[in-house]
Amino acid sequence: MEKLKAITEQFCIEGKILEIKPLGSGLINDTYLVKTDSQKDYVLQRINNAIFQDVELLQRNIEAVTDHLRRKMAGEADLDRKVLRFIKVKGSDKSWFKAQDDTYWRISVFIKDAVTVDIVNPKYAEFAGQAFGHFEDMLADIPDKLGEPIPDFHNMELRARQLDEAVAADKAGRLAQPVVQEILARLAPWREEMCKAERLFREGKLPKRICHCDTKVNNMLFDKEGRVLCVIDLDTVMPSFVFSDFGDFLRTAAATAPEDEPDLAKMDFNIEIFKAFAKGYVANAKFLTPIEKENLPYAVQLFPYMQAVRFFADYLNGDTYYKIKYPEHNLVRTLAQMKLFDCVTAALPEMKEYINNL
Ligand code: GN1
Ligand code: MG
Repeated sequence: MEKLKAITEQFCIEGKILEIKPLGSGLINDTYLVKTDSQKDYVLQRINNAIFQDVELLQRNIEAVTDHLRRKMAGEADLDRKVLRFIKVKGSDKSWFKAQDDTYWRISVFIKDAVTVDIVNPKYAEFAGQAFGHFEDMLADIPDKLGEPIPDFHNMELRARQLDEAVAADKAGRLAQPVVQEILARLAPWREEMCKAERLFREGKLPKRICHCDTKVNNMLFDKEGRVLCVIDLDTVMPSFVFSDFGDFLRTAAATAPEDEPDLAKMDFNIEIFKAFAKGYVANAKFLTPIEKENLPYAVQLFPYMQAVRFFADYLNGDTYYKIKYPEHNLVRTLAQMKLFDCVTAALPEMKEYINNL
């Protein structure tokens, strides 16, 4: 607490610090709520710089994005609840601070009277679809050239190769487990199909656009009416395929259980959420090309698949990337994502028909 307080005091915050406590459930950064005696409370985050190695680039991206969104929404009421605002370090124009122990920190204004959810109903899903279509649309003309805070973040070919490397190295000695072999056998037949986006890109048929790239449902704040108030967790905003935002939202919002559900019988795909989200998204994402639109159902398959591959590679590597709560956590996550993948695959014909008719 004393350390967190000392770090917080490096930033230009208003008021006296009353309390600092853990916030949220992200798997990468450590997040805290800083309560003060002023009108404003704050979110303090330790940036995981093992993963985000270029903190300068990361924060430059985020500031470019939030500045641009603020310009786009100029004149709207309550702007500071709709776009994140990062606080500068005292006597500097940097929005990040490197502490003596080589940890990296940043602070943004806490948005009050907002909630995150893990499961949405169809009405909220349609609002979320509108919000993401709109988010990408607003970022379409950002003048700054954004970097890739994690190069090739959603490149499925790379993720598949990383799994190959994890298998070859077998760092944690987990390869011989029968369940590990079973998972490998289930993933293999889908690999080529799941790498379709990179092929379309190479053939010049698929553009990259500025996407959020971490649209899991708990990365957005909803107001009391269920409208999306603000899109948070902007670390991974970068050029990517539109499949990223569409697919990752549905991976979390249309799943009937959490991404680490151990009871696979509880994991299913709620197609009503898909329909509502797709409707809101397609209506707002005016920029979609026919190839992008036609492949939206593929995106819904791709993200549980990619996430399974990523969790599984981390399991084989000995859990060095995602925070875990128990030793088999990444294995449980992998199996839950694969069950979701199977449910999504079964729903493909219905999804395709629905998209065609939008
Ligand atoms: C990570 O930071 P967080 O927990 O919102 C990850 C996402 C994964 C997600 C799985 C930088 O997101 O890509 O989809 O966990 N972020 C990074 O829950 O790897
Ligand atoms: Mg998050």
